[in-house]
Amino acid sequence: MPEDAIISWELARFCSGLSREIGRQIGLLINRRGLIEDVIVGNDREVVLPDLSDYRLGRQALRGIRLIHTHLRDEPLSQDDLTDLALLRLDLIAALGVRADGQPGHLYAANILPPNPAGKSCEVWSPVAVADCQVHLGEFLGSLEEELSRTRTAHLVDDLQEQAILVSVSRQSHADQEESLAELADLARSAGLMVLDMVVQRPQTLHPKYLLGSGKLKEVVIKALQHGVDYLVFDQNLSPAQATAIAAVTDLKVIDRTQLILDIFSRRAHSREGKLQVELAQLRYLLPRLTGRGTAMSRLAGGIGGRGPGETKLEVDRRRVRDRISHLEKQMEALARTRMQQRARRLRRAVPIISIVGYTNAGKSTLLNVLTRSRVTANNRLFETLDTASRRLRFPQEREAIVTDTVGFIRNLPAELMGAFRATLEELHDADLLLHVADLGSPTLERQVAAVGDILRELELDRLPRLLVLNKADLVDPTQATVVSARLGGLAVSAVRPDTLLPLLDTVEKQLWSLTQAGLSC
Ligand SMILES: Nc1nc2c(ncn2[C@@H]2O[C@H](COP(=O)(O)OP(=O)(O)OP(=O)(O)O)[C@@H](O)[C@H]2O)c(=O)[nH]1
Ligand SMILES: [Mg+2]
Repeated sequence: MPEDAIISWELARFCSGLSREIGRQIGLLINRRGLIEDVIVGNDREVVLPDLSDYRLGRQALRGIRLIHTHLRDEPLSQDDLTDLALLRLDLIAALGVRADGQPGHLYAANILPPNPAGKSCEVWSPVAVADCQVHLGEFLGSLEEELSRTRTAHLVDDLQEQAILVSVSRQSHADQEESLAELADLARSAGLMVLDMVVQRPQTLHPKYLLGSGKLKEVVIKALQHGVDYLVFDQNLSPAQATAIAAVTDLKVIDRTQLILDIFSRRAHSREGKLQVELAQLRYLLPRLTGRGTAMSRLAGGIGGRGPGETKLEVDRRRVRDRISHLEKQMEALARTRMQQRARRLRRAVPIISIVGYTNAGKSTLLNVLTRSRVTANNRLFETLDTASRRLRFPQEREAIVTDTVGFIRNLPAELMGAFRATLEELHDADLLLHVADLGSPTLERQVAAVGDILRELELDRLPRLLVLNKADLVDPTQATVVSARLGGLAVSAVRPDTLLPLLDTVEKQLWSLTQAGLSC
């Protein structure tokens, strides 16, 4: 028998004899050097594997350890064995059949397969007598690992770009679920993730532990591992208990919708205030999730690309997080005071204020730029703008107004963000007119308009005069633009065609000067 056999004859004989004697399965975790890392004693049907997080996978295709365990009735690998093989990325899994006389029977082995058209996750070997098992394991694993890495990198468009599988588990209508998932895909791309696949489940009842059924979860994780995916992104928000339970099943990074949005915000925050607000929101989200095991939690704590909130990336503990939250809250209070003074000064000047609000990516910054001939960053990514920018807009007859751009809204805006951005959003109360910009070209225009309406109501901004501006009219046909704007009571414009803005400017001027005159006189 070769030196690097799956298991030596002597060891096989010892394990099967002992297994028969105690009537329990015995499992061995063996590393690439052939050393036994762990011995597990199970019951007569299964062995329960210990936490393998010490054997980190990293970017490796295989974990570097194999599991050999006895089967008391000389029978093949079970479905659970094969799931463990794929989930844990074991080098190999083998069942050692034990004969009635305690001698080793057959060896049933299986290994992981690279992605293949048949969608098979593993290869089950034909059973052989232990004594006849002729395999040079070192060589075999070397070439398997090479093949696995090759097929993995073939999927990477850009080696630096991390990949994600999106998961949606919901009992909403089919259309709502698809729509929300499409938005999640945009969010994922805005966070720099490459979306490799989307998994949709519509169960009769939601699985309380993992949100989706455990079988389906394992299937998704196996697929992710097979394709070298780094992230599972859930469209639904996971409760702290669900996040911990899922993190216990897999080494993959698991994030939900809120975390994804928080991550995008943390990428886009530039100003001191913006950074403070995002870190505060991230920590508030993290705090109730800091109850589980160290490793699982540190993975949840890290943002995409390992960027977590501030310095508290690893081994975050609740006390440190709480201290940091109160420190940030104090800083925010100081900033809020400065803001109040600035607001007071601006109000004294009595220049009317127009605030642009609307769904993310509707074209708010682009509109501000064309209206005021400025250069605020506009980009086809969600949540491009986080910091408010104010610019001067000149009308004929020496009239002036200040136009402010704001952070975009999204449906189900995380409560943590609403809280953290309250100071920024507070400023909207000073507006004399809200320009609600919506994207006419979006298939979900009406829902976006409604979502913005809800958020404005929640912020008690619905008492302010508001004008609905249906932007990107150039993307739809003119009749549709007319019909939709009549139905929603909006003004169709295109920020990329300045001539379409004249009616808007006219309406704004009329509204402002009649309204502010009334406002100023009282
Ligand atoms: N075709 C067309 N594209 C537009 C128009 N207005 C804006 N865009 C594009 O839409 C994308 C989003 O524009 P932004 O101005 O960044 O949108 P925003 O509302 O400020 O987005 P956030 O700051 O992310 O909330 C950019 O790629 C713009 O070039 C328009 O009238 N027509
Ligand atoms: Mg913007």
